[in-house]
Amino acid sequence: MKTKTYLPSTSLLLTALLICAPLAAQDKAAPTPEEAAEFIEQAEAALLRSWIERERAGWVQANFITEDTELMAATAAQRTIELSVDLAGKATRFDGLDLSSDLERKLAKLKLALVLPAPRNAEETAELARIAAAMEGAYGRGEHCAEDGECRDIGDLSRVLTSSRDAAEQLEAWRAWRTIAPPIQPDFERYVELGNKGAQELGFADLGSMWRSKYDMDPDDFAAELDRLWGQVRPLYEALHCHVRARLAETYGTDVVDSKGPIPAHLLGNMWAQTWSNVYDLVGPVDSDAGYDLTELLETEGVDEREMVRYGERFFTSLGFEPMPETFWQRSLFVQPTDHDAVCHASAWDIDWRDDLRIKMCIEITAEDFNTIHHELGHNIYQRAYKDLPPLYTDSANDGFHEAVGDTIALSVTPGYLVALGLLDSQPPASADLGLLLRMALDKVAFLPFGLLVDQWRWQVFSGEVTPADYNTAWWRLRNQYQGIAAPVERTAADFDPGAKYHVPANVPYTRYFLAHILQFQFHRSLCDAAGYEGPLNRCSIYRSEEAGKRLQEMLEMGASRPWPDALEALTGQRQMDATAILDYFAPLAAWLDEQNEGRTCGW
Ligand code: X8Z
Ligand code: ZN
Repeated sequence: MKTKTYLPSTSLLLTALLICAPLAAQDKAAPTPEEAAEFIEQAEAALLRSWIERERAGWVQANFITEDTELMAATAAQRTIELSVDLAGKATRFDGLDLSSDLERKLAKLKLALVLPAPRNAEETAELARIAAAMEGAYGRGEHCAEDGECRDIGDLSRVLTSSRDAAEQLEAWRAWRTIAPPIQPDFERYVELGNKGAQELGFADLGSMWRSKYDMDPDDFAAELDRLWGQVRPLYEALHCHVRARLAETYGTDVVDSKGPIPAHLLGNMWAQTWSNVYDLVGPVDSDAGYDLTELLETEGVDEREMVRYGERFFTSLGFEPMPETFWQRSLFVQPTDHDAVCHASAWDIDWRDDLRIKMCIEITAEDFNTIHHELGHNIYQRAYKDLPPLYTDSANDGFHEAVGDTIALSVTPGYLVALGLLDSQPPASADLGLLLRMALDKVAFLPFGLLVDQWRWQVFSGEVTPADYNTAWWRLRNQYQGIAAPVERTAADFDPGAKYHVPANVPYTRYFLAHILQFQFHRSLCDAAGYEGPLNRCSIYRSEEAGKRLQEMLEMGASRPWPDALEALTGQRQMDATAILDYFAPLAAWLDEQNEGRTCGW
């Protein structure tokens, strides 16, 4: 086994001494660049140990939710928070010193290492860690029990939204899931207070501002960058919205779907109306059907959960990546446990920063989960590519990159690829492209405003612009503004609808997914180029292209060692995130949507 070059040889005791030495004692002498280098080396070693402990405890909690595992995970998280906050404070000692750009970068990363900083106070840190674990646990255990005693979890209720075409039945499932959230709100309020206090002690205006500071640019410029990207794609979203609303109004009647207003949130085939491909059958072009349904192909083939993951793995090996380690197959969770609670929301893990990669996912045999498997494996492949970098660089270029890699691969799940696998007999003709593009747009374009608004809401909450009494009103205001979606029944301040979306109680920033939806098309366009492909982007699959694999690997192994524009340039030759790739991809669909929408009133 290769040894990590960055692991310092200093003993554990020395590490503890350096890190625990009171600030005053260290402050006596003016700091030197050598001390800064040594500090970082020691800090990285301590952080790595603490991250590994946190991941192990977090894994057990997420796989087996009980009071005990929740507390054990909270304790491990608390240790990481305390260590990071302490180190971030000590790092300020080197502010203003003339350091190498590498040391500067690591010190900056150290100050931003936490997603959830806590105040410098043991009780409050413990409280925050406990609350964070409890909120995720509450979401993971979430279920709605009817009067007859029948209980349904997120999987059961989502299946109703996916497959039912009865608006009343869908509404009932939509409401049922949202009953899990109000009990989480008191914890969430306290989390906002403590997280903000922690961020402020680290010098940020609030936790939202800290989250926005992680993009190698001024946080306000980053917010403006999001607006710019949204401006690029918004006309396409509005055209899609217009067409989908018109067809849903035909299906459900204008008393259910107002043909000039926002679309009711329960009719789009997804619990959060964030992706819409499950209603493709209702909105697809009559004369240009996509020609096949991947869910049906997988069912017909009798593929099981493990084989679904094998398909994903084989895509990556076809690009030249190593297969997943044996332990991945032994330790991952692929099937929802029936005898205990687990967090079913899909995730990818790298437990030991070496080879202990895993995914945790309650897989269903559907096209949606086929994509999600590629998404998760993308995380694992990234983690493995950067594992030999110094710990503070063991991350993606920015968090949108991490979310984009697996999705980029899933864009290569084309008809041609399915034929190569033997899942599909023959490729649908070019005339099926509008259907294929529309189905893809129902996932990728429909997602964009949702990807933006979750953190627009949280940023307003963290800044205090939105107070607890207005949490829910502000949520629906943004849902209306960005997505043109409305609650199907009256919601009040007693509801906590943002809490019914995993990433809110689980404290996972969400802007990353908006970025990923822009970046994955940029990556796809460049990798198709590298593979020597010519033709419409939606028919390009980089399957078996070692050239594309090499280009991807070059970016992945940079980890977070360079500002993200450098990583983007390595793969695409561009230094800006750019929505022209997603617009190129969907250009034929945009023209078709404009024809369809002629004579319709669009907007809401
Ligand atoms: O949370 C996820 C992944 C894990 S990072 C399954 N996604 C977002 C979501 O489900 O809301 C992927 C797309 C958006
Ligand atoms: Zn992800």
